[in-house]
Amino acid sequence: MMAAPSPAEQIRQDFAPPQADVEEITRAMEAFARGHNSEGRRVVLITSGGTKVPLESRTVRFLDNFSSGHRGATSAEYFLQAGYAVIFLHRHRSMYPYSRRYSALNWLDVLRLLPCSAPREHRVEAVQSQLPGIVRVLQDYHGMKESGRLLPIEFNTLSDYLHLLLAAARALSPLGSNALFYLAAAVSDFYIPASEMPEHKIQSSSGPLQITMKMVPKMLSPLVKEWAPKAFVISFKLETNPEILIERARKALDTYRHQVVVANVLDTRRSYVVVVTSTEEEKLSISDEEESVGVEIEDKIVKDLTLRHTRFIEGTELN
Ligand code: 9Z3
Repeated sequence: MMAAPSPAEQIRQDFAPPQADVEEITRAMEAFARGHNSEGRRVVLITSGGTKVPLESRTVRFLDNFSSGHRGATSAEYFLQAGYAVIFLHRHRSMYPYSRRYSALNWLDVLRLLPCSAPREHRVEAVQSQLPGIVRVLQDYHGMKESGRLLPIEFNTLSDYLHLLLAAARALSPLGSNALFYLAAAVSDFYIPASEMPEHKIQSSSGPLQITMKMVPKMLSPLVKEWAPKAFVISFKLETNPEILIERARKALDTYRHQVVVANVLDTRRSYVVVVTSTEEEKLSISDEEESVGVEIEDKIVKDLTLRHTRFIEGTELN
């Protein structure tokens, strides 16, 4: 009997080849990680947003999911605030640190034309009252850019995501326990292998559609065992039924043997999570009062996890 392919082999066999610039991106991640590490800074890889799974190779249709990238983008800001360098592996057009606060705005409603002294010329001005907190956000955003501590990397499809996660893991591996993985992206569990995907648009004239999808290889397993075995690894567990949440999070910890699972339920994910480790269950929540003054759950999540990361580096956090 043939041995099952490793996840890395399965990615090579079943998915579209990596995007053309994957080598260049890998080098950028390696240089970023090495540079910050040599200055004594910890580096976190944040994955963020949903994934698209194509149904045809000349893709007209795809399967998608709900994730907006809010968790990842917001957490990136708090990790930057905590002094980390951040590789932000996010889905194209999902929420982005800092600008996320204004992602629902129509910019044309925020800008106003002002006449100039020269005839038929205009200046453009932003209506500040429509941009709550903009001064602070601009200060933080430009401060972060000058510090060079954010490396944004985009993916489009599930295939891009898998190739880039593998590359990122290899770039961070030399950092040992100073590397943190914060896997908040909602990654599809199912896909159609490249060899089984129709090339052209599926015809509706052929009647109702039946498709069989394969299980996406679980990347956590090789990440923890082979790609970055000394790193501090945090995955997220999402459920819609709160009754099975903790049991599922524990199952993931038992299976992959990483450090932390942050468990959340779809409807309450902005105000309640449980940080699950092999020995603890720490409930984090946002009260109505905190919410009314703009406290975000990601602030609490990142504070909790950076503390655990410190203890892990010092060898006092149980694995
Ligand atoms: C999460 O659970 C994230 O917290 C959310 C954030 C995706 C719910 P938004 O992007 O939502 O702010 O709108 N991420 C991981 C979800 C996931 O697919 N986890 C897998 C699972 O539950 C394990 S890797 O099986």
